[in-house]
Amino acid sequence: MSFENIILEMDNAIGMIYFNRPKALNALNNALLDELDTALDQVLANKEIRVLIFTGTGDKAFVAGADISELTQMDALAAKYFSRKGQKIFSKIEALPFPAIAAVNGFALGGGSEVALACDFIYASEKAIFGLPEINLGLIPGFGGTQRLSRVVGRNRAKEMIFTGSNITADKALEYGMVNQVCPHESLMDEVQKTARRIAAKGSVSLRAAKEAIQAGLGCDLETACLFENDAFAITFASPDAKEGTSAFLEKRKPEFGGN
Ligand code: CO8
Repeated sequence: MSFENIILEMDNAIGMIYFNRPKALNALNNALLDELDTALDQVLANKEIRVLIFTGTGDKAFVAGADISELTQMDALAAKYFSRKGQKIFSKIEALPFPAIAAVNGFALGGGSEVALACDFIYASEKAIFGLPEINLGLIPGFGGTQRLSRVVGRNRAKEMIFTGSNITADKALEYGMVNQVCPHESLMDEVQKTARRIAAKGSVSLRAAKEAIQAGLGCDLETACLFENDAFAITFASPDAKEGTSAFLEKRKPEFGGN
């Protein structure tokens, strides 16, 4: 399937999804969400992929939110369906069996911050702007933002951002722990690619197990969470990659992980 609202590239172990409606600052409409869902299925079907990167086309925006023109055409039921569709697709990103990185190259507002928060971590251009400004439209975040933002930056900071609808800079997002690294605008993609390549050189079984253990454990008490880790650890221990990694250490050579 060819896409009109996104671009999907898969090169060796690294997948790239570009939000591609630059004239509307890459705003998320129904068509884009449908394409994103299909693209995620295509990435999942490619067993070579170890890391997926999201970014926006154009020089201004990652994603400036849900498409406000399209929202105004919806009745309450259609809007509820649209919100649920976005929630499910963003949960699919969170549940990918390999890491997803958001390379935030500009405005990440509303649904833009929400999709970035569904990724495993965020690198931002120094020009990036984050925010959940839905309150200024008489709305609230509807793609998981009330839940993921508070889990990432803490209850009080999330409430302040969502109640005031004020945006924050990349540096403030770094201070809040929402962003892992702020990069000069021109070197954002190089920095993200560098990190992606480091991750892609690891074993796919251990990447998946680490992600699943962290994600599953976040919703539980520590003892239950440690049981998830224990199961995930046992799976990695029995994998060929564990044999290769430990043998390579003892033989003083670089490991070559086969994966899958
Ligand atoms: N939707 C549709 N079009 C948009 C959007 C958007 N979210 N953002 C920008 N655009 C369009 C503008 O209308 C404009 O189009 P045109 O050239 O045809 O007039 C073009 O993009 C360029 O935008 P601006 O001229 O406004 O550019 P500026 O540099 O002056 O401003 C801003 C950039 C600050 C990003 C500004 O465009 C803005 O405030 N955008 C809206 C941000 C926003 O409120 N986002 C939240 C949307 S709601 C949301 O995300 C809810 C998610 C959950 C939904 C649940 C389902 C019901």
